[in-house]
Amino acid sequence: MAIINGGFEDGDFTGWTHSSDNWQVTTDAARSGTYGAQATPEGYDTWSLYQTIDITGYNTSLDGYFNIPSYTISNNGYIEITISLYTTDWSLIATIFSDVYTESNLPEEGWVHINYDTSLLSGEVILRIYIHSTDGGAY
Ligand SMILES: [Ca+2]
Repeated sequence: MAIINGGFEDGDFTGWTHSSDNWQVTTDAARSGTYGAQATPEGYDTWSLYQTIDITGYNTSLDGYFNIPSYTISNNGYIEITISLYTTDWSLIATIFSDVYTESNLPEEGWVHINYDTSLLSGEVILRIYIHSTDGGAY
């Protein structure tokens, strides 16, 4: 199957497993469609969002966007965003994206485009989005 509710257009986290209550599906976080997933951590927080997908024959790439509003990082805080693929028993297959943002290196263009070629992969994999923050938010 392809990703379920990949753009969060169900208006909730249907299809996804997520930790922490400081994350919501909101209209404010939408890049396309009506909804997007938004993180509003309070202080030191981590969050992971994941779902198991069978990428055989369906996706030739994984594609997505995230954004970090400039007001969300303060007091020398940082936000780490890591997007990874795992086997179904949580062995790391690949790190699609990983970076740490502070007040001084926020994405200049706003939305950051993530695209990862999965044409050489097959079978079930876990797509995980992990965010660690001292004090900030992202969507
Ligand atoms: Ca959306």
